[in-house]
Amino acid sequence: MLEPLAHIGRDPATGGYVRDGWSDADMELREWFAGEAERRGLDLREDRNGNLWAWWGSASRDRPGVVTGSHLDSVRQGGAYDGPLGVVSAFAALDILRRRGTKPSVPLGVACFTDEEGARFGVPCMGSRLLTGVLEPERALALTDDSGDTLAGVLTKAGRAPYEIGRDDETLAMVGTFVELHVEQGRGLVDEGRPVGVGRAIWPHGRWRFDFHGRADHAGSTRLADRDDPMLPFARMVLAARTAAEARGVVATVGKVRVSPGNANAIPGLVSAWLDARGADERAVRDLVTDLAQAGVEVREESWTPVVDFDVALRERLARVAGGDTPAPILPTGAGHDAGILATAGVPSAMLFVRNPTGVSHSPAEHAEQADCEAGVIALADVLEDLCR
Ligand code: HGY
Ligand code: MN
Ligand code: MN
Repeated sequence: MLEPLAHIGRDPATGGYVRDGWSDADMELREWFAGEAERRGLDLREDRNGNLWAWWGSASRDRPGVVTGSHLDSVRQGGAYDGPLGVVSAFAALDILRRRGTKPSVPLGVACFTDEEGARFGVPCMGSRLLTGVLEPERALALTDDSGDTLAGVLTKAGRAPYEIGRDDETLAMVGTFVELHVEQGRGLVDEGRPVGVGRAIWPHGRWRFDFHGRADHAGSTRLADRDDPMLPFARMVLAARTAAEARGVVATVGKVRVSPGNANAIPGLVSAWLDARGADERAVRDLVTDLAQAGVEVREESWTPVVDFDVALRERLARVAGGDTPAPILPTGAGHDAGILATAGVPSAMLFVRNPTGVSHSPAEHAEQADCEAGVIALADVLEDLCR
């Protein structure tokens, strides 16, 4: 079932995936989702924020359902499993329930959240943040991508209604319980020797934009003493971030830098850099950002996700049902997910992780063995059957 997606947004030179939210690749993936829903006779809906829902049985505020799903967009040059494995497994698990002759006592939904990675507009979990009201529509519509297009403009071009986006209690009320299956981004299951695990918690994490202003000038004719080169404070910030992360027991990453205007023979006028910082201790993460503030450097918080502790009873229940004769391991993660956003909004949510042999993710090298993917589908089917009882 992953095969039909394999070519969509794939860079033949690297094998990596480029599936920005609302890009052509994303539109193709949304078509695929609609086809899978139609093939199964599911009631397909797109909510005002572009999230897709395929229902078996009609959910409502009075009759909320059990929902499972994930996202189809990717980071740039991402892997094949982060997101799609959860959506494909959701359809496959539903097929298994039907083959078993299961008659869910509540509606069962398959969900696909819009723009989980935030690769294009910078805010992760855009679809679920808008749905739950933790991202203001005005701010979202004004977000721009690297070519300066606003979300409002992109939505209009995609035939959507930008001015309808925002909190959607009607849709949220239909979600009684949410379970997201996801390839593990780490080696916890490798160390445990298990194919499937359950999410314990998601670290608090955030993204900050640093703007280092300098004075553009000629690379050859400007004396060193006369330079105001923004590349130097930028370089200092990157090194300081690593030192502070080690000292504070958190992780910090600068994975995206934009040098303007970017001439090889000129001192740049501006260097913009994005810091991603995460860790078990929220205070330590925020203190690291404070450590990095330098005079004259503009720092803007672009997104913040508080710690998520998944519902204890639910995660224990999933560990028992998914684990077979011995409960599945319950693992924390440093990766953000839509399940975390829904949990924060008060929806009982849980995650199933599928073993990733190397733990590598957000890279074309991301991988999961077929047998482990199948174990994940069976576990998800068992969990859904248990929750729909
Ligand atoms: O960045 C994350 O943690 C997730 O993969 N969006
Ligand atoms: Mn990801
Ligand atoms: Mn993901």
